Amino acid sequence: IAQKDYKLWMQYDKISNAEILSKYKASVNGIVSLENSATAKISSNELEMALNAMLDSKIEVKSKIEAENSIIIGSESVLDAEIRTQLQKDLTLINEEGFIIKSILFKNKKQIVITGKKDIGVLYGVYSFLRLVQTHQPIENLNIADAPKTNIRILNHWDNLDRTVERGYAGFSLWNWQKLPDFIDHRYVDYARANASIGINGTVLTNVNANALILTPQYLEKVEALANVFRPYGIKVYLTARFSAPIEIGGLKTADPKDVSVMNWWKEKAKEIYKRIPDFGGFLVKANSEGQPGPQNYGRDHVDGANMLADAVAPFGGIVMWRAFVYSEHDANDRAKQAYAEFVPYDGKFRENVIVQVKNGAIDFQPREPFHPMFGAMPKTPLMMEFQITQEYLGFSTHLVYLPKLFQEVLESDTYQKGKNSLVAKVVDGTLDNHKLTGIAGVSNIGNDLNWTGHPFAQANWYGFGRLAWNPYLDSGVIAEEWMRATFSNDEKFINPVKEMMLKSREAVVNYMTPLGLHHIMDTGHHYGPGPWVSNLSRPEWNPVYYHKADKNGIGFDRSKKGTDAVGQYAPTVANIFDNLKTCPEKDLLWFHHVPWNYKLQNGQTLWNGLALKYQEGVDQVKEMQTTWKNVKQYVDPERFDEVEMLLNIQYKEAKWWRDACLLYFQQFSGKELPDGVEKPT
Ligand code: GCW
Repeated sequence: IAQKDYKLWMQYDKISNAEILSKYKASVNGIVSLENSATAKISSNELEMALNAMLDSKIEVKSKIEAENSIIIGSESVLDAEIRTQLQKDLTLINEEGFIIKSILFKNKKQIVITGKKDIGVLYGVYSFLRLVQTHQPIENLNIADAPKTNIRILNHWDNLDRTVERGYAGFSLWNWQKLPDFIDHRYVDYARANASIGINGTVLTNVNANALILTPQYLEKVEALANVFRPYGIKVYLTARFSAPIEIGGLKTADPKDVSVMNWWKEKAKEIYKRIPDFGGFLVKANSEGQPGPQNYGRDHVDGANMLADAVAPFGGIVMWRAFVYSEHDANDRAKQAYAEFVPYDGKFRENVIVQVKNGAIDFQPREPFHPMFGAMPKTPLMMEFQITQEYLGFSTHLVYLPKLFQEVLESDTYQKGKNSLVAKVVDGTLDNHKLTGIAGVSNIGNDLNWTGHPFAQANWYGFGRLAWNPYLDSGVIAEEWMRATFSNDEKFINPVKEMMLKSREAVVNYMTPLGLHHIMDTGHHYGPGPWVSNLSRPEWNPVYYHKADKNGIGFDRSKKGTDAVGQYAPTVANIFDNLKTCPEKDLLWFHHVPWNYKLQNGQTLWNGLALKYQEGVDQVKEMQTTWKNVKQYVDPERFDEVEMLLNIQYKEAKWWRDACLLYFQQFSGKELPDGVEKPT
C-alpha cells in the first residue's frame, strides 16, 4: 500500500501515451557518465533507473561518448574540451550550484549535455531533466541554464531527541537516535534524495526548543553519521544551539556571551563538531523566546548572543541563523509589533556570518498574515524567510491545503522599502540590499508515516517549498502542476480540476477558519479546531480574545495609527494602505481594524453578514473539493484515492464545525441573525 505514497514525486511511471513515449525513445539512447564522485554516481543511477522505468527500455550507463543521442553528465572540469568550449557562455550564467541542460552537436552527433560547475549542480540538472520527462515536456532542443537564487534552502525539523516532533502530524521523527550511528536506516537516504530532487541543501535536525544533549559527543557521533549520508546529496547538517548549553552540558556557571569561559566553550564545541563534520552548516538559535534561555538572561542582547556564536563557527565557514520570533508577556500591547521593535535597532550590528530568520508574518504562521514588517526594514542585515510547512494552524495533516499559494502571496508582497517593487522575494534572495548570504527555511512536515507527510497532498507542500526556496519567483500554479504530473498523472482530465482544487484550497481554509483578517482563534495550546472564546492560559497574548477583540460594537484588532500603530512599522506607502479603511485590503481588514458589525463591505453586505457568508463559502469550497476528487477517481490508485477521500470528509465536517463555532460565538456580540445562504448550525 505504501509503495505509491512513499515514492513521493518520484513515481517514474512508464509513459503510457505511445506517441510521447516513442519521441522520448528516439531522443535518448544511452547515458554517458564522465565522473566518479559519490554525487556523480547518484546522478547516473537516478538517471538510469528513472529513464528505464519511464521509457520502459534498457538504457545503459557508459563512461565514453559513442552513440548518438546520449545524455552526457559530468561537471565542467570533466567535459571534453570541445564540449566545454561550446558551453563556455552558458557556464557564465550559473553559480556553483547551477546547471546547464543543452542539446549539442558533438562530432556531428546529436547529444544532450547536463553539466554544472560542480557535481551537485549536475545532480540538480539530472532531476530537472527528469522533471521534463515526468511532465511530458519536449526534449529535442534543450537550452536551459538554471541556478538557485538563494544559498540556504533548508528544512527546520522541530524534532526532539525522544523522537516526538513539535507540531508534527506525520508520525515520529525520522532520526532514530537509539540505533545511530551504526544503523543507517534507508529512509535517511530516501530523505536526502527527495530533498536533493527539489534543491534543498540543508537540514536542521533538531527542534529550536530541543535540549542541549544534541551537542554532547555521544550525539555528535550520531549527527556525523547522518551528515555522511546526506553529504553526497548536497545537504549540509545544522543543529540548534540551546543558549544555556555551556551550563547544562559544559559544567559552567553561566552562559553569558561576554564571559570568556563561555566564548571559549563554544569555540571548543565548534572545533569538536567540525572535526567530525568538516562541512557542518552552523547553528539555528531560538533565544529569549517562549521561555528559551538567551543572552538577555545575562543583561546582554541578541547581537551579543548571535555574534558570540558566529565567532565560534566563523573559522570553519559556519553560519548562525538567529531567529527573530520573539514576543514578551511584559509588553503585550501588540504582539505583532515586538520582533520589529526588538530587532530593527540592531541593523548592521551582526557579524557577516549571521542571518536573522524571520517568520513570514508578525504573529505566527496563520492561514493568512500580512508580510512581516521586518522584511526590507533591516537593509544592513541579511534576513531569511521562515515558512511553516507543517500545518500547525491549518488543520494539521488532516486538511488539504496547498501552501505554496500562501508562500507566493508573501514572497510577492511589496514592502516599498526602496520604492515600488521592493518585493519580499528580493529581500530574501538578497537582491534588494545586495546581500550574499541568503536563505529560506521551512518548518518540516515530515515524520515516519509511510507517506512521509500524513496527508498525501501535504507532500506538495514539501515539494513546493523546495521549488520556491530555489526560485522565490516561481508560480505556485506551475509548481502544483509539476507536482501533480510527477506524483499522480499527466492526464489533463486529472490535472485541470485537481490543480484548481489545490489552488483554491488555501483560500478555503482562510474562509472557514479566519476570514477577513481574523487570526489566532484556534483552540489554545494544540491549535486544532476553533476556539475564539476566553481560554484559561495565563499569558494575555495566548488568549484568542486578545486577537479578535469582538464586542458589542464590532470586531477586529485596531493596529491603525489610532490603535497600536503596528501599521507604522511598514514603509509609509504600505502603512497608509493598511491604515485607511478604504484602502486596506478586505482580506486583512480585521487584522488592522476594529470594525462595526454594520460596516458596509465592498460587496454591499454588512460586516456581520459578510463574515458569516465567508464562513459559509469556506464550507462550500470544501464540498466542491470533495466533488472534484470523486470525479477523478479513475486517474488515481485506489489507496491514495481513498485516503484523500476520507480526509476530505473530515475536512468538510470540520469546516462546518469552524463555521458554526465561530458564528455562534461572535453572534453573542453582534446580536444579529445569520443571513440567508448561511446554513444554521445543527
Ligand atoms: O508557533 C509557535 C509554536 C511553537 C514553536 C514556536 C516557535 C517551536 O506553537 O510550537 O516552537 O512557534 O516557532 O518557536
